[in-house]
Amino acid sequence: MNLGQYHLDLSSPCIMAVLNITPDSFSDGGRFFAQNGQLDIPLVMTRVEALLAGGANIIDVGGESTRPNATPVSVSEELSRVIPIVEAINARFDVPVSVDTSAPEVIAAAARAGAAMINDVRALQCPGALEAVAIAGLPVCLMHMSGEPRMMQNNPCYRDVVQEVETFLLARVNACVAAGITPENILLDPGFGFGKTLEHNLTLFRSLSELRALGFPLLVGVSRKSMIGAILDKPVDQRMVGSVALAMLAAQQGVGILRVHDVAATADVLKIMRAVEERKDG
Ligand code: 7PJ
Repeated sequence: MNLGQYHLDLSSPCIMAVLNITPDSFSDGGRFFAQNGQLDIPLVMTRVEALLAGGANIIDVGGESTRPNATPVSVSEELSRVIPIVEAINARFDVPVSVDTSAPEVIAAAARAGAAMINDVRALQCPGALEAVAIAGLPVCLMHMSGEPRMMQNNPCYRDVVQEVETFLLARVNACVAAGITPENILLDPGFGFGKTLEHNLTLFRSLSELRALGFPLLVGVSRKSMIGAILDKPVDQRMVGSVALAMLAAQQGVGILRVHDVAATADVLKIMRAVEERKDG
């Protein structure tokens, strides 16, 4: 898949590193903000350097927290968090930058700032978002979410979760194509934890190969999420092993991009998997 000037071979999973530029994200909120509320760009660049050293193939920059009960941010606030970071990464490092956003203004500004991909948890449903991505000509990840972050975990309910997620994602693919986005630029994501119970998440996880059969590369984000907490009964700072285990199981089902916090640990697991696969006949 082409991401701007970069080419990524998704036949073996790539690592997308999470870079939250938010004061309130559940796992790393606030770490890049000085006491006066100013964004500390050099500190962010130090983090990016560490993510690249760990083996990140894409950096996913997000300025809106989408955790359950998160408060919405204004477009101007999101722009002021995200755009300087996209510019700074592009100036210093040779890595594709993805921008995690739903706002058409942020999509357009990110494209101008050199972003290589758009990652939208609302699957381009905000007015103007489809058109913004079509004009930018960038790849886009369409994620399934039931409801909005503030309410999504209040009694999520499906008749057939896999069927409903597939139907939703295919409808969004059709909307993208109608807006002029090329199918080669589309990735799909079932949206683990976004309006889903543990059972819904596990059912979807077991169906990743089926989703893959829709013909689009898959992106999966399970890193440190509450489904791991629920299985292991562990707080967010003790979910790395669980996250890496799920990353490996996702990789075995043909996922193209793994969106993770623990980059180096995930890279180790992928290296082990590739070594076993390459040598199994030899
Ligand atoms: C996801 C995401 C995900 C995609 C977040 C978190 C919450 N984008 N953004 N997929 N999750 N595509 O990192 O736990 O699962 S924010």
